[in-house]
Amino acid sequence: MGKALQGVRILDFTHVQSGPTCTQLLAWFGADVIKVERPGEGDITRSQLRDLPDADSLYFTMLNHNKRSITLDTKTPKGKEVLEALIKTCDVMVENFAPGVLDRMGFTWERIQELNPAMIVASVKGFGPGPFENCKVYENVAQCAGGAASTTGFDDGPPMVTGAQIGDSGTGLHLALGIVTALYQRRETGRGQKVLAAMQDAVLNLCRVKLRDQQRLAHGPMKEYPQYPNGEFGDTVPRAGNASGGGQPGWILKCKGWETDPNAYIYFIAQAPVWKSICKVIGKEEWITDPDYATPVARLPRLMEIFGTVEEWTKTLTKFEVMDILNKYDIPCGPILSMKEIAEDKSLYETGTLVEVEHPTRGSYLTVGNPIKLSDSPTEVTRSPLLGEHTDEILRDVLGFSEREIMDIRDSGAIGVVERLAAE
Ligand code: CAO
Repeated sequence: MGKALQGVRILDFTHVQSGPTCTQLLAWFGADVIKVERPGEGDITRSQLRDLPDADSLYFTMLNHNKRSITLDTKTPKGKEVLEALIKTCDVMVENFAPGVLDRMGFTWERIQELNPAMIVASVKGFGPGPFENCKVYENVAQCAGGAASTTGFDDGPPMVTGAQIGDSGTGLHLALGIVTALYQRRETGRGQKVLAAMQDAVLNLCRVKLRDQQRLAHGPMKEYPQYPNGEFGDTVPRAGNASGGGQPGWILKCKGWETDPNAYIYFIAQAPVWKSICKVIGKEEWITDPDYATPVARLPRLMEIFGTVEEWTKTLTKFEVMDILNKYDIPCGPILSMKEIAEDKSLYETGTLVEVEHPTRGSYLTVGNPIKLSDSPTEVTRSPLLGEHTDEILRDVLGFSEREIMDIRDSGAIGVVERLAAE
Protein backbone atom coordinates (compact mmCIF):
# COMPACT_ATOMS: atom_id res chain seq x y z
CA MET A 1 0.00 0.00 0.00
CA GLY A 2 1.26 3.53 -0.78
CA LYS A 3 1.96 6.22 1.78
CA ALA A 4 0.37 9.65 1.95
CA LEU A 5 3.64 11.58 1.80
CA GLN A 6 5.53 9.21 -0.49
CA GLY A 7 7.91 11.18 -2.69
CA VAL A 8 8.28 14.04 -0.22
CA ARG A 9 11.85 14.45 1.01
CA ILE A 10 12.53 16.23 4.27
CA LEU A 11 15.84 17.77 5.32
CA ASP A 12 15.48 17.24 9.04
CA PHE A 13 17.73 19.76 10.76
CA THR A 14 15.98 19.34 14.10
CA HIS A 15 17.08 18.41 17.59
CA VAL A 16 15.73 17.79 21.09
CA GLN A 17 11.93 17.27 21.03
CA SER A 18 9.75 19.81 19.25
CA GLY A 19 11.28 19.53 15.75
CA PRO A 20 11.93 15.76 15.89
CA THR A 21 8.30 14.99 16.81
CA CYS A 22 7.19 16.94 13.74
CA THR A 23 9.51 15.15 11.31
CA GLN A 24 8.74 11.78 12.92
CA LEU A 25 5.07 12.29 12.05
CA LEU A 26 5.98 13.18 8.48
CA ALA A 27 8.14 10.04 8.29
CA TRP A 28 5.23 7.96 9.56
CA PHE A 29 3.10 9.36 6.77
CA GLY A 30 5.72 8.16 4.28
CA ALA A 31 8.11 11.09 3.75
CA ASP A 32 11.82 10.31 3.34
CA VAL A 33 13.25 12.10 6.38
CA ILE A 34 16.99 12.73 6.35
CA LYS A 35 18.24 13.83 9.74
CA VAL A 36 21.38 15.96 9.61
CA GLU A 37 23.44 15.67 12.77
CA ARG A 38 26.72 17.00 13.99
CA PRO A 39 29.52 14.40 13.74
CA GLY A 40 30.56 12.90 17.04
CA GLU A 41 27.61 13.67 19.29
CA GLY A 42 24.63 14.12 16.99
CA ASP A 43 21.31 15.23 18.43
CA ILE A 44 22.01 16.02 22.08
CA THR A 45 19.16 13.76 23.19
CA ARG A 46 21.08 10.67 22.00
CA SER A 47 23.09 10.93 25.21
CA GLN A 48 20.54 12.58 27.51
CA LEU A 49 18.80 10.58 30.27
CA ARG A 50 20.55 7.38 29.18
CA ASP A 51 19.28 4.21 30.82
CA LEU A 52 21.87 1.97 29.10
CA PRO A 53 25.51 3.06 28.94
CA ASP A 54 26.24 2.51 25.24
CA ALA A 55 22.87 2.81 23.56
CA ASP A 56 21.04 5.87 22.25
CA SER A 57 18.70 7.09 24.97
CA LEU A 58 15.00 6.28 24.92
CA TYR A 59 14.51 10.02 24.64
CA PHE A 60 16.17 9.97 21.20
CA THR A 61 14.89 6.61 19.99
CA MET A 62 11.27 7.46 20.81
CA LEU A 63 11.36 10.74 18.87
CA ASN A 64 13.24 9.74 15.73
CA HIS A 65 11.65 6.64 14.25
CA ASN A 66 11.56 5.96 10.50
CA LYS A 67 14.34 8.47 9.73
CA ARG A 68 17.75 8.23 8.08
CA SER A 69 20.77 9.89 9.68
CA ILE A 70 23.68 11.66 8.00
CA THR A 71 26.47 13.30 9.97
CA LEU A 72 27.61 16.64 8.68
CA ASP A 73 29.58 19.52 10.14
CA THR A 74 27.71 22.30 8.40
CA LYS A 75 30.22 24.89 9.53
CA THR A 76 32.99 23.45 7.31
CA PRO A 77 33.23 24.29 3.57
CA LYS A 78 32.66 20.66 2.50
CA GLY A 79 29.82 20.31 5.01
CA LYS A 80 28.18 23.40 3.55
CA GLU A 81 28.58 21.95 0.05
CA VAL A 82 26.75 18.79 1.09
CA LEU A 83 24.04 20.77 2.87
CA GLU A 84 23.57 22.84 -0.29
CA ALA A 85 23.15 19.62 -2.28
CA LEU A 86 20.57 18.44 0.24
CA ILE A 87 18.70 21.74 0.01
CA LYS A 88 18.56 21.35 -3.76
CA THR A 89 17.10 17.82 -3.51
CA CYS A 90 14.71 18.14 -0.57
CA ASP A 91 11.19 19.56 -0.52
CA VAL A 92 11.17 20.83 3.05
CA MET A 93 13.78 21.89 5.57
CA VAL A 94 12.62 21.58 9.16
CA GLU A 95 14.70 23.24 11.87
CA ASN A 96 14.36 24.24 15.48
CA PHE A 97 17.65 25.92 16.22
CA ALA A 98 17.93 28.91 18.49
CA PRO A 99 17.07 32.17 16.69
CA GLY A 100 19.83 33.29 14.30
CA VAL A 101 21.66 29.94 14.13
CA LEU A 102 20.81 29.16 10.49
CA ASP A 103 21.72 32.70 9.40
CA ARG A 104 25.07 32.44 11.19
CA MET A 105 25.67 29.16 9.40
CA GLY A 106 25.17 31.04 6.11
CA PHE A 107 21.77 29.56 5.30
CA THR A 108 19.45 32.56 5.32
CA TRP A 109 15.99 32.29 3.79
CA GLU A 110 17.30 34.21 0.76
CA ARG A 111 20.23 31.81 0.29
CA ILE A 112 17.98 28.77 0.61
CA GLN A 113 15.57 30.26 -1.92
CA GLU A 114 18.46 30.89 -4.28
CA LEU A 115 19.41 27.21 -4.04
CA ASN A 116 15.86 25.89 -4.26
CA PRO A 117 12.93 28.30 -4.77
CA ALA A 118 10.46 25.49 -4.13
CA MET A 119 11.86 24.69 -0.70
CA ILE A 120 9.57 25.05 2.30
CA VAL A 121 11.51 26.15 5.37
CA ALA A 122 9.67 25.19 8.53
CA SER A 123 10.83 26.41 11.91
CA VAL A 124 9.98 26.00 15.55
CA LYS A 125 11.01 28.98 17.64
CA GLY A 126 10.21 29.74 21.25
CA PHE A 127 8.47 33.02 20.48
CA GLY A 128 7.21 34.76 17.37
CA PRO A 129 8.44 38.26 16.42
CA GLY A 130 8.36 40.56 19.45
CA PRO A 131 10.22 41.27 22.66
CA PHE A 132 11.25 37.66 23.31
CA GLU A 133 11.99 36.57 19.75
CA ASN A 134 15.69 35.97 20.42
CA CYS A 135 15.19 33.78 23.49
CA LYS A 136 16.05 30.11 23.66
CA VAL A 137 13.07 28.14 24.85
CA TYR A 138 12.38 24.71 26.34
CA GLU A 139 9.09 22.96 27.07
CA ASN A 140 8.24 24.47 30.43
CA VAL A 141 9.17 27.99 29.37
CA ALA A 142 6.57 27.68 26.63
CA GLN A 143 3.97 26.27 29.02
CA CYS A 144 4.55 29.27 31.29
CA ALA A 145 4.58 31.90 28.54
CA GLY A 146 1.63 30.39 26.68
CA GLY A 147 -0.83 30.63 29.57
CA ALA A 148 -0.88 26.95 30.56
CA ALA A 149 0.99 27.23 33.86
CA SER A 150 -0.97 30.19 35.23
CA THR A 151 -4.23 28.33 34.64
CA THR A 152 -3.09 24.89 35.86
CA GLY A 153 -3.02 23.71 39.46
CA PHE A 154 -5.06 24.65 42.51
CA ASP A 155 -6.11 28.09 43.62
CA ASP A 156 -4.08 27.95 46.81
CA GLY A 157 -0.93 26.58 45.16
CA PRO A 158 1.72 27.87 42.74
CA PRO A 159 1.36 27.80 38.95
CA MET A 160 1.91 24.30 37.62
CA VAL A 161 3.27 22.75 34.44
CA THR A 162 1.63 19.68 32.98
CA GLY A 163 3.26 16.33 32.18
CA ALA A 164 1.91 16.45 28.64
CA GLN A 165 4.55 18.01 26.39
CA ILE A 166 2.27 20.62 24.92
CA GLY A 167 5.16 23.03 24.31
CA ASP A 168 7.41 20.62 22.44
CA SER A 169 5.28 17.84 20.96
CA GLY A 170 2.31 20.22 20.78
CA THR A 171 4.31 22.66 18.67
CA GLY A 172 5.68 19.82 16.55
CA LEU A 173 2.12 18.88 15.67
CA HIS A 174 1.26 22.44 14.73
CA LEU A 175 4.35 22.65 12.54
CA ALA A 176 3.54 19.37 10.79
CA LEU A 177 0.15 20.75 9.79
CA GLY A 178 1.82 23.93 8.53
CA ILE A 179 4.19 21.87 6.41
CA VAL A 180 1.59 19.70 4.71
CA THR A 181 -0.52 22.81 4.09
CA ALA A 182 2.45 24.57 2.48
CA LEU A 183 3.14 21.47 0.38
CA TYR A 184 -0.48 21.54 -0.76
CA GLN A 185 -0.27 25.23 -1.70
CA ARG A 186 3.01 24.60 -3.54
CA ARG A 187 1.17 22.33 -5.95
CA GLU A 188 -0.52 25.48 -7.31
CA THR A 189 2.22 28.09 -6.90
CA GLY A 190 5.36 26.00 -7.38
CA ARG A 191 6.91 28.19 -4.68
CA GLY A 192 8.27 27.39 -1.27
CA GLN A 193 7.42 29.46 1.78
CA LYS A 194 8.39 29.93 5.41
CA VAL A 195 6.37 28.08 8.02
CA LEU A 196 6.73 29.21 11.61
CA ALA A 197 5.26 27.60 14.71
CA ALA A 198 6.22 29.50 17.84
CA MET A 199 5.98 27.44 21.02
CA GLN A 200 4.23 30.23 22.92
CA ASP A 201 1.61 30.45 20.15
CA ALA A 202 1.05 26.69 20.05
CA VAL A 203 0.55 26.51 23.83
CA LEU A 204 -1.77 29.52 23.73
CA ASN A 205 -3.75 27.86 20.95
CA LEU A 206 -4.21 24.85 23.23
CA CYS A 207 -5.25 27.24 26.04
CA ARG A 208 -7.89 28.91 23.86
CA VAL A 209 -10.69 28.26 26.37
CA LYS A 210 -8.73 30.11 29.05
CA LEU A 211 -8.57 33.24 26.92
CA ARG A 212 -12.32 32.77 26.43
CA ASP A 213 -12.67 32.78 30.22
CA GLN A 214 -10.49 35.88 30.58
CA GLN A 215 -13.17 37.75 28.64
CA ARG A 216 -16.06 36.10 30.46
CA LEU A 217 -14.65 37.34 33.76
CA ALA A 218 -15.69 40.89 32.92
CA HIS A 219 -19.32 39.76 33.07
CA GLY A 220 -19.38 38.19 36.49
CA PRO A 221 -18.02 35.11 38.23
CA MET A 222 -17.58 31.94 36.21
CA LYS A 223 -19.96 29.56 37.87
CA GLU A 224 -18.33 26.31 36.76
CA TYR A 225 -15.07 27.24 38.51
CA PRO A 226 -14.46 25.84 42.02
CA GLN A 227 -14.00 29.45 43.24
CA TYR A 228 -17.78 29.89 42.81
CA PRO A 229 -19.70 30.69 45.02
CA ASN A 230 -17.40 31.03 48.02
CA GLY A 231 -13.99 31.98 46.62
CA GLU A 232 -12.63 35.18 45.20
CA PHE A 233 -12.24 35.95 41.53
CA GLY A 234 -9.50 38.45 40.70
CA ASP A 235 -8.90 40.16 37.37
CA THR A 236 -7.42 37.13 35.63
CA VAL A 237 -8.40 33.52 34.98
CA PRO A 238 -7.76 31.55 38.17
CA ARG A 239 -6.42 28.00 38.45
CA ALA A 240 -9.39 25.67 38.26
CA GLY A 241 -7.98 22.57 39.95
CA ASN A 242 -9.63 19.57 38.34
CA ALA A 243 -12.78 21.33 37.19
CA SER A 244 -13.67 20.35 33.66
CA GLY A 245 -14.05 23.93 32.58
CA GLY A 246 -16.82 23.34 30.09
CA GLY A 247 -20.56 23.25 30.46
CA GLN A 248 -20.30 19.79 32.02
CA PRO A 249 -18.95 20.01 35.57
CA GLY A 250 -16.42 17.36 36.56
CA TRP A 251 -13.89 16.50 39.27
CA ILE A 252 -11.42 13.79 40.22
CA LEU A 253 -12.82 11.43 42.87
CA LYS A 254 -11.18 8.84 45.09
CA CYS A 255 -11.80 5.16 44.43
CA LYS A 256 -11.15 2.03 46.44
CA GLY A 257 -7.46 1.79 47.37
CA TRP A 258 -6.73 5.52 47.14
CA GLU A 259 -4.97 5.45 50.52
CA THR A 260 -2.04 3.50 49.04
CA ASP A 261 -2.41 3.77 45.25
CA PRO A 262 -1.73 7.30 43.98
CA ASN A 263 -3.81 6.60 40.88
CA ALA A 264 -6.90 5.02 42.44
CA TYR A 265 -9.06 7.87 41.19
CA ILE A 266 -11.68 8.48 38.53
CA TYR A 267 -12.67 11.58 36.62
CA PHE A 268 -16.38 11.97 37.05
CA ILE A 269 -18.60 14.25 34.97
CA ALA A 270 -22.02 15.34 36.20
CA GLN A 271 -23.44 15.60 32.71
CA ALA A 272 -26.90 17.17 32.79
CA PRO A 273 -28.75 14.72 30.45
CA VAL A 274 -27.82 11.76 32.71
CA TRP A 275 -28.47 13.47 36.05
CA LYS A 276 -31.32 11.11 36.91
CA SER A 277 -29.11 8.07 36.33
CA ILE A 278 -26.35 9.59 38.47
CA CYS A 279 -28.81 10.07 41.35
CA LYS A 280 -30.05 6.49 41.04
CA VAL A 281 -26.57 4.96 40.85
CA ILE A 282 -25.30 6.76 43.96
CA GLY A 283 -28.57 6.21 45.87
CA LYS A 284 -29.70 9.85 46.01
CA GLU A 285 -32.98 9.58 44.13
CA GLU A 286 -34.41 12.51 46.09
CA TRP A 287 -32.03 14.82 44.20
CA ILE A 288 -33.95 14.12 40.99
CA THR A 289 -36.82 16.33 42.08
CA ASP A 290 -35.25 18.46 44.82
CA PRO A 291 -35.23 22.02 43.36
CA ASP A 292 -31.75 22.57 44.89
CA TYR A 293 -30.34 19.75 42.75
CA ALA A 294 -32.74 19.13 39.88
CA THR A 295 -31.30 21.63 37.37
CA PRO A 296 -27.74 22.37 36.25
CA VAL A 297 -28.04 25.99 37.41
CA ALA A 298 -29.27 24.93 40.87
CA ARG A 299 -26.39 22.48 41.16
CA LEU A 300 -23.62 24.96 40.31
CA PRO A 301 -23.18 26.41 43.84
CA ARG A 302 -23.35 22.87 45.29
CA LEU A 303 -20.93 21.10 42.98
CA MET A 304 -18.29 20.35 45.62
CA GLU A 305 -20.92 18.93 47.95
CA ILE A 306 -22.31 16.82 45.10
CA PHE A 307 -18.88 15.52 44.14
CA GLY A 308 -18.25 14.71 47.81
CA THR A 309 -21.39 12.60 47.92
CA VAL A 310 -20.55 10.82 44.67
CA GLU A 311 -17.10 10.15 46.09
CA GLU A 312 -18.57 8.35 49.08
CA TRP A 313 -19.91 5.90 46.49
CA THR A 314 -16.79 5.75 44.25
CA LYS A 315 -14.60 5.03 47.30
CA THR A 316 -16.37 1.69 47.72
CA LEU A 317 -15.33 0.46 44.25
CA THR A 318 -12.19 0.26 42.14
CA LYS A 319 -11.85 2.79 39.35
CA PHE A 320 -12.53 0.08 36.78
CA GLU A 321 -15.69 -1.05 38.60
CA VAL A 322 -16.88 2.56 38.70
CA MET A 323 -16.07 2.89 35.01
CA ASP A 324 -18.12 -0.24 34.19
CA ILE A 325 -21.15 0.83 36.19
CA LEU A 326 -21.24 4.47 35.07
CA ASN A 327 -20.77 3.58 31.40
CA LYS A 328 -23.83 1.32 31.51
CA TYR A 329 -25.80 4.53 32.10
CA ASP A 330 -23.77 6.63 29.63
CA ILE A 331 -22.38 8.70 32.48
CA PRO A 332 -19.06 10.13 31.23
CA CYS A 333 -16.04 9.24 33.38
CA GLY A 334 -12.42 8.22 32.99
CA PRO A 335 -10.06 6.18 35.15
CA ILE A 336 -6.79 7.87 36.11
CA LEU A 337 -4.38 5.49 34.36
CA SER A 338 -0.77 5.20 35.45
CA MET A 339 1.95 4.87 32.80
CA LYS A 340 2.36 1.26 33.99
CA GLU A 341 -1.31 0.54 33.35
CA ILE A 342 -1.11 2.19 29.93
CA ALA A 343 2.01 0.20 29.02
CA GLU A 344 0.12 -3.00 29.89
CA ASP A 345 -3.03 -2.15 27.92
CA LYS A 346 -3.28 -4.79 25.15
CA SER A 347 -5.84 -2.82 23.15
CA LEU A 348 -3.33 -0.01 22.59
CA TYR A 349 -0.93 -2.52 20.99
CA GLU A 350 -3.68 -3.79 18.73
CA THR A 351 -4.28 -0.33 17.30
CA GLY A 352 -0.57 0.44 16.89
CA THR A 353 -0.71 3.24 19.44
CA LEU A 354 1.84 1.32 21.50
CA VAL A 355 4.56 -0.52 19.61
CA GLU A 356 7.49 -2.76 20.58
CA VAL A 357 10.53 -1.91 18.48
CA GLU A 358 13.81 -3.81 18.05
CA HIS A 359 17.00 -1.79 18.24
CA PRO A 360 20.47 -3.16 17.43
CA THR A 361 22.21 -1.71 20.48
CA ARG A 362 19.44 -1.53 23.06
CA GLY A 363 17.29 -4.55 22.22
CA SER A 364 13.53 -4.24 22.34
CA TYR A 365 11.80 -1.15 23.70
CA LEU A 366 8.31 0.24 23.95
CA THR A 367 7.21 3.38 22.15
CA VAL A 368 4.16 5.39 21.21
CA GLY A 369 3.29 4.79 17.57
CA ASN A 370 1.49 7.16 15.23
CA PRO A 371 -1.55 8.54 17.05
CA ILE A 372 -3.08 9.58 13.71
CA LYS A 373 -4.45 6.65 11.73
CA LEU A 374 -4.96 6.93 7.97
CA SER A 375 -6.86 4.07 6.38
CA ASP A 376 -4.95 4.32 3.09
CA SER A 377 -1.55 5.09 4.58
CA PRO A 378 -0.88 2.74 7.45
CA THR A 379 2.12 3.39 9.68
CA GLU A 380 4.87 0.89 10.18
CA VAL A 381 7.13 2.05 12.99
CA THR A 382 10.82 1.35 12.34
CA ARG A 383 13.68 2.07 14.74
CA SER A 384 15.55 5.36 14.95
CA PRO A 385 18.84 5.53 13.04
CA LEU A 386 22.26 5.20 14.62
CA LEU A 387 24.33 8.35 14.36
CA GLY A 388 25.38 8.75 10.73
CA GLU A 389 24.12 5.29 9.83
CA HIS A 390 22.98 6.39 6.37
CA THR A 391 25.72 8.91 5.56
CA ASP A 392 27.21 6.92 2.68
CA GLU A 393 23.92 5.91 1.10
CA ILE A 394 22.61 9.48 1.24
CA LEU A 395 25.78 10.94 -0.28
CA ARG A 396 25.75 8.28 -3.01
CA ASP A 397 22.10 7.49 -3.75
CA VAL A 398 20.29 10.71 -2.83
CA LEU A 399 22.92 13.30 -3.72
CA GLY A 400 24.68 11.37 -6.49
CA PHE A 401 28.25 12.00 -5.30
CA SER A 402 30.87 9.71 -6.88
CA GLU A 403 33.08 7.45 -4.75
CA ARG A 404 35.95 9.90 -5.31
CA GLU A 405 33.83 12.85 -4.14
CA ILE A 406 32.67 10.90 -1.11
CA MET A 407 36.29 10.15 -0.27
CA ASP A 408 37.11 13.87 -0.51
CA ILE A 409 34.19 14.71 1.75
CA ARG A 410 35.33 12.08 4.23
CA ASP A 411 38.95 13.28 4.11
CA SER A 412 37.83 16.84 4.80
CA GLY A 413 36.45 15.74 8.18
CA ALA A 414 32.99 17.10 7.36
CA ILE A 415 31.18 13.85 8.11
CA GLY A 416 33.37 12.64 10.98
CA VAL A 417 33.74 8.95 11.76
CA VAL A 418 30.61 7.12 10.77
CA GLU A 419 29.22 4.66 13.29
CA ARG A 420 28.60 1.18 11.90
CA LEU A 421 26.06 -1.43 12.86
CA ALA A 422 27.66 -4.00 15.15
CA ALA A 423 26.46 -6.72 12.76
CA GLU A 424 28.47 -5.37 9.79
N1 CAO B 1 27.20 21.23 12.26
C1 CAO B 1 27.79 22.30 12.83
N2 CAO B 1 27.22 23.05 13.78
C2 CAO B 1 25.97 22.68 14.16
C3 CAO B 1 25.29 21.58 13.61
C4 CAO B 1 25.97 20.84 12.61
N3 CAO B 1 25.40 19.77 12.03
N4 CAO B 1 24.10 21.47 14.21
C5 CAO B 1 24.02 22.47 15.10
N5 CAO B 1 25.16 23.19 15.09
C6 CAO B 1 25.49 24.36 15.90
C7 CAO B 1 24.69 25.57 15.51
O1 CAO B 1 25.21 26.17 14.35
C8 CAO B 1 24.84 26.44 16.76
O2 CAO B 1 26.06 27.14 16.70
P1 CAO B 1 26.17 28.74 16.91
O3 CAO B 1 25.46 29.05 18.20
O4 CAO B 1 27.65 28.94 16.96
O5 CAO B 1 25.53 29.42 15.78
C9 CAO B 1 24.98 25.42 17.87
O6 CAO B 1 25.10 24.15 17.24
C10 CAO B 1 23.88 25.35 18.90
O7 CAO B 1 22.58 25.45 18.34
P2 CAO B 1 21.37 25.89 19.31
O8 CAO B 1 21.66 27.25 19.88
O9 CAO B 1 20.11 25.76 18.56
O10 CAO B 1 21.43 24.77 20.46
P3 CAO B 1 21.38 24.93 22.04
O11 CAO B 1 21.61 23.55 22.55
O12 CAO B 1 22.28 25.97 22.56
O13 CAO B 1 19.88 25.38 22.34
C11 CAO B 1 17.47 25.13 22.24
C12 CAO B 1 18.84 24.44 22.33
C13 CAO B 1 16.41 24.06 22.09
C14 CAO B 1 17.22 25.94 23.52
C15 CAO B 1 17.45 26.07 21.02
O14 CAO B 1 17.82 25.36 19.88
C16 CAO B 1 16.10 26.73 20.78
O15 CAO B 1 15.70 27.67 21.47
N6 CAO B 1 15.37 26.25 19.75
C17 CAO B 1 14.09 26.80 19.34
C18 CAO B 1 13.00 26.42 20.29
C19 CAO B 1 12.86 24.93 20.44
O16 CAO B 1 12.71 24.18 19.52
N7 CAO B 1 12.84 24.52 21.70
C20 CAO B 1 12.41 23.18 22.02
C21 CAO B 1 13.48 22.31 22.32
S1 CAO B 1 12.80 20.79 22.81
O17 CAO B 1 12.63 20.96 24.44
